[in-house]
Amino acid sequence: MLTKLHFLSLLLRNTNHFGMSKIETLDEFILKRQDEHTDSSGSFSRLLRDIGIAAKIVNREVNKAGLVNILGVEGSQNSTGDEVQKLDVFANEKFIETLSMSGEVCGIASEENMEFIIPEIPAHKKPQYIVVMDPLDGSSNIDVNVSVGTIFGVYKRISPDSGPVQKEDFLQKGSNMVAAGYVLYGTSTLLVYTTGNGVNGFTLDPSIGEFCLSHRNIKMPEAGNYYSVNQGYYLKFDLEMRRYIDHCSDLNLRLRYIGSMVSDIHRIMFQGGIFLYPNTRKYPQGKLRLLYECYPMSFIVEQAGGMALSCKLERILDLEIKKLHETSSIVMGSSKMVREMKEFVEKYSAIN
Ligand code: P6P
Repeated sequence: MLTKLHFLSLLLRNTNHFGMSKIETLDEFILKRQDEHTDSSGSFSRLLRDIGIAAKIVNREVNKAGLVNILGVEGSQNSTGDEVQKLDVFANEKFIETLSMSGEVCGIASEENMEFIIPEIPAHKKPQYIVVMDPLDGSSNIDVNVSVGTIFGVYKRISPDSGPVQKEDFLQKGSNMVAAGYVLYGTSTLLVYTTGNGVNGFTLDPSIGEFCLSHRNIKMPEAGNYYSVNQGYYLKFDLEMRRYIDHCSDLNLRLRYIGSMVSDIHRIMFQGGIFLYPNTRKYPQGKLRLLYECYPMSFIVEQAGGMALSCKLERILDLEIKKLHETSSIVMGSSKMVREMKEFVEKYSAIN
């Protein structure tokens, strides 16, 4: 039991001389936990810090989007046929530029690029990490000022580092990821990430331009009052999914869905609930991209105590991946609710 003296000393250690609780910036947090990372040379820490820098640059433009005319459809289409918004292009360019300049990354895969990118690597460097990302997820919300996000995952390369990164480096199962995170550009800007030792959240303090630890060791509630699905596709879902969605409605759960995976999952991280993007006739393999949406978000959700399965009840992180922009069906969120969904699939599905 903490003695009063011990408690007071703990409190003082965490407060500055104004009696305010000490701010821990993302950089300080990363450095303090460097020994937890797979590489204590500092390379992994610098990579994570560079992601934070890119997020701050993108955040600045997301917040100004309505003012500096970088709204509106770029006109082109990305690898999966989504209309590309100018902010998509900007975010993609900034993350690629920052990660390439870091010298810590030997390859980048992005939703916005058909093929993976091999950055120019300084002669004295042999970077071991690759980054997979959706630089601006939910971008259809940009024009209507609804929150959007960045999703990223980090792997160690598996091909010999004597040569350039290979496609096999990107086609690794999600369980091989060494880090994953998201940035939510919302009412405030949050960076949430894991390196496999729990999940922590950092809120951007614009007055000092730093991400500051605001949500330590995030744990998702085992259940919640929210379910998140595009109800408009209800009739296109398989029977077992429709039965589970009916069950959520019968329980008077609240439907919350804004078409931005980061925002919809972020709510569930704190309030509990379940997010579903099942396969449909339009998307027989599911719509969400396995490499840079499903894998990273599943890693984070599992690290926070949740679960993430495909609609065939396979663990997302164990799914094999054969193509960069491959998609998957997905159900993820509070463990008790995902397990209940599993029971519905087993009961109503033709697969049993
Ligand atoms: P729909 C955004 O385009 C996205 O990739 C995810 O962020 C989001 O959850 C989903 O697609 C929304 O798709 O078909 O419901 O508009």
